[in-house]
Amino acid sequence: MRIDVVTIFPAFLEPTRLSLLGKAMTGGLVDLRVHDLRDWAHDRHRSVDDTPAGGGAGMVMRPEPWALALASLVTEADLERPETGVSDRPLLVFPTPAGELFTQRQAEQWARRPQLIFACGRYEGIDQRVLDYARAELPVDVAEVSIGDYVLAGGESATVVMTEAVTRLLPGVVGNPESLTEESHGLGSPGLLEYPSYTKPQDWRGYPVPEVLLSGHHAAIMRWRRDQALLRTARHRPELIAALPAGELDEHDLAVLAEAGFERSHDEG
Ligand code: JBE
Repeated sequence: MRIDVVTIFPAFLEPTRLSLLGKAMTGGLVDLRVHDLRDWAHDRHRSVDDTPAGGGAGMVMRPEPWALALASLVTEADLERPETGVSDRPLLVFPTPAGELFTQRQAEQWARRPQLIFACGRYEGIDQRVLDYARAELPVDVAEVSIGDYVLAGGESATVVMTEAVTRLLPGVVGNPESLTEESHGLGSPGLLEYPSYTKPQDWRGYPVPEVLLSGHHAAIMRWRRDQALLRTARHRPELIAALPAGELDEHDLAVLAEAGFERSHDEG
């Protein structure tokens, strides 16, 4: 997979050269290229921003350097793959707090693309006409995406997050493919948060590993882990419990939740 990042702070992307992603890159699975937007700012001061139309605080990134950068980074664009209907076009991503929420679902879809291009805005964002132009004139799909409901100083750290989420899903990047199939959507059982993990020693400073995990009783261990996942989810993310599809919770699940004070009268999904 080819990943291009355009930013006025190329050094911000250095963390992507580490660990898993770094291995994927040296192994040739990921071709990550970071570009300085100012390389496409051709005025005398190589300026990338200007005051907002209509007034207001802050600065807005000028459209022309962005258009030049993005057009030059779009590689050969294939159209739809007929067998799957999955788009084979590059995906142009604008990280912005005003975007749709990035999820594991997106990460899985994006991992099938030949190229991702991240356009990292700073200041109060990028002139909206850059997106209009890209949608109308570049052979790419365009996404405005947020990694969460908080305001960052720019799209760079969000790009690091999304890049990591996508590249670890590429075939050959994670050594043990089971660690991917088991996690479903980054969560434990489908729709639930992950259960807690333990390792040796069995007794650490007086804190024991839960006995059931040492029992060798596979079914009991699976049951305990599901109980823990249910309780964690109810405590930390009650909206995920409410969103579980009908039939996902059996009598035992409901009893576990009820005993902990989380009532869900009937499993109606
Ligand atoms: O999540 N994001 O992609 C952002 C980008 C820029 C600023 N804040 C964000 N949350």
